[in-house]
Amino acid sequence: MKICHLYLILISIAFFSGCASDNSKEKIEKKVVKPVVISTWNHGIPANQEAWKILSNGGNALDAVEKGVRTAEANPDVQTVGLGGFPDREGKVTLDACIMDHHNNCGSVAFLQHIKHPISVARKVMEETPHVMLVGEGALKFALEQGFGKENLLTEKTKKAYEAWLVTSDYKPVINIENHDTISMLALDENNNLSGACTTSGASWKMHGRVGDSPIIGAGLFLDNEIGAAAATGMGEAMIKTAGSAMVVELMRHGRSPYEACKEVVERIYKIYKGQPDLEWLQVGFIALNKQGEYGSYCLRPGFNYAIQTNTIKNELINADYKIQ
Ligand code: SD4
Repeated sequence: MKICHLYLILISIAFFSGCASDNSKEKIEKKVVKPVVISTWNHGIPANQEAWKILSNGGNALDAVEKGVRTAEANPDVQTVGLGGFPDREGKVTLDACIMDHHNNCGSVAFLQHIKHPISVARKVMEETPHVMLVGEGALKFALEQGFGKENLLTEKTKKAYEAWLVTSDYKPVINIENHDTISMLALDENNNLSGACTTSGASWKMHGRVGDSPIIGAGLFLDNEIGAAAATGMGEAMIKTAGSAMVVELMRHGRSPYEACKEVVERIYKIYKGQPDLEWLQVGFIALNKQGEYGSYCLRPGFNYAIQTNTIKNELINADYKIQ
């Protein structure tokens, strides 16, 4: 009997260790999946589709993220990015955007008016100027010099929403409605290079002149081509206070998975705002992608989702894990 038991135990050990090695093999295979594109919110789906056309044909991540997020900028029904974005307290649509490539080149525009595609202006800042960031009138002047057209970005729909808001003029952004929907996108291309882009009309009914995290390299977006990339959505002030996206990348450098890194920064933000009235309308979310093609996300409250596409995942929306109800 004893020998028989021993035999069974040995067989079980052999079986389960076989399973374990299969699992770890699967994990390793997951790590080398590329290209990968990940972007925030529902409008990440059409944005990923556009990016995927480039990535799946061997194109580079920088082109993919720029082309990808332009879909949201051009869509008047996306009321938090580009054309049709909610205006500020003075009824003006002011846009923020930034882009970054695998050489740490970056370009950014903030408080830009009348230009539908701030992400492409940000790319021009990166490629055509000795600077990283242009704002306001200077950014507009530069965009016009570069051949971008001047447009009215306030649609009938957003004008009506603004007029309705004016009745109370109360600044208490509605969670997941008025303080979100920036499109942030990260991509890893076939050459193993990362890029990221982030573009928004910012928080609805913000003060005129307010700039959020989205055009701030390190807050709304950051990447290190040796490690990974991260980007944010939600109340920008919180990401600026914590250098959120840069921190996610640093945490990945120190061994955290993309999910763990996003979670740790959200925890830090929660700690800062806990007990403060601002917590009432605080939503923040991060997406992250590492150099091995692993991705993850975490947010403060339920409601944030992101779109992911790889060779094995066909552009799907995933609800991010969250900290509080
Ligand atoms: C900002 N982060 O300006 C942006 C707002 C937003 O998804 O919509 N984020 O603070």
